[in-house]
Amino acid sequence: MPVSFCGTWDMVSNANFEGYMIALGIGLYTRKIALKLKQRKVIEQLGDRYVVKTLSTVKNYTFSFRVNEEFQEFTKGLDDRHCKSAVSWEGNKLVCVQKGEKKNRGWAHWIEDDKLHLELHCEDQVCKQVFKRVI
Ligand code: VL7
Repeated sequence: MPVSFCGTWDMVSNANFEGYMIALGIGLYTRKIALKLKQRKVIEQLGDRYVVKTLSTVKNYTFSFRVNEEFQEFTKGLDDRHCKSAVSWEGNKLVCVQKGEKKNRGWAHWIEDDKLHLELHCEDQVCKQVFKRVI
């Protein structure tokens, strides 16, 4: 049984977020602002349903899913694309495949050393984020 991801987590590192945003086609001005933001994750689990909130002072992005159940994702306020997304467990990693216009798009969450890790990938770019628990 994997460690629970539930709770509030604050960003401590954000490697190659710039490359990931470029791969998504985010413009220069938005990237400059986005790079300065300290993102917060708030993760709730209700039975087999997860709610993941990515919060910042400028933009918030919330989505929810059931493990192993495909859903329509609209990345509202981010790159504003529609994806057919699906999240599944691969060992102790929660892995999402985001099928859509962008090749090789997805992410993985896992817990390591009491930190929440997130790897975001799109095309040939990988962004690696780490969050520490705040509550
Ligand atoms: C989302 C990626 C960048 C526009 C603002 C950046 C503000 C705060 O998607 C994410 O996490 C997954 C897994 O937890 C949930 O899908 C992280 C990072 C933003 C796209 C586009 C930059 C503008 C980010 C919402």
